[in-house]
Amino acid sequence: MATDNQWTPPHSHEPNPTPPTNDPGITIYFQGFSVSIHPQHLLTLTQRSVDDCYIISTGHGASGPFKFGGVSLLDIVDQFVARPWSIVEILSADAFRTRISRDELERTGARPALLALSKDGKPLSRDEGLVRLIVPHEEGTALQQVKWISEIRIFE
Ligand SMILES: Nc1nc2c(c(=O)[nH]1)N[C@H]1C(S)=C(S)[C@@H](COP(=O)(O)O)O[C@H]1N2
Ligand SMILES: [Mo]
Repeated sequence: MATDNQWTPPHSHEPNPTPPTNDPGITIYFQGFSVSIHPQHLLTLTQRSVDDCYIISTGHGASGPFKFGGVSLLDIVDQFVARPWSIVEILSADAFRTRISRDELERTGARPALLALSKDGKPLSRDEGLVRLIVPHEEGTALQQVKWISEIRIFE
């Protein structure tokens, strides 16, 4: 499936191996509103899982398959924003970033993009990226598999 990842940084840097901060909190922004959430809160929401996920690094080969568990990104945004929206941006504390359209998320069906909290049934550690964006249909470069999410920005 094609991804709307033109906004994502080009694949020119080495992936950052260490978390930039210890704080796994995420702030969600839409227009003038914001709310901060914690992984503990995400665990109280409906959990989804997607197996056969690979992290494909052009420089270092692929890792996987992994089974990631967590909350659907589409569910989270729809819960926060009652109005129509079209784009969601995911930014990390180390200034990595990607963006995905609502249309693309709606097409993912049984393999939804996740705010991942677990890998192979074990809680994701901060070093592993907690909370990590997993986009199962992005199988080319891992550029959308954003570790250490710090902000989610939603646009109409
Ligand atoms: N926050 C953040 N996420 C990131 C990166 C990064 O540098 N920072 N690198 C990306 C790239 S280029 C790759 S290949 C994978 C590496 O994932 P891994 O550390 O689980 O192997 O993470 C992706 N997500
Ligand atoms: Mo990469």
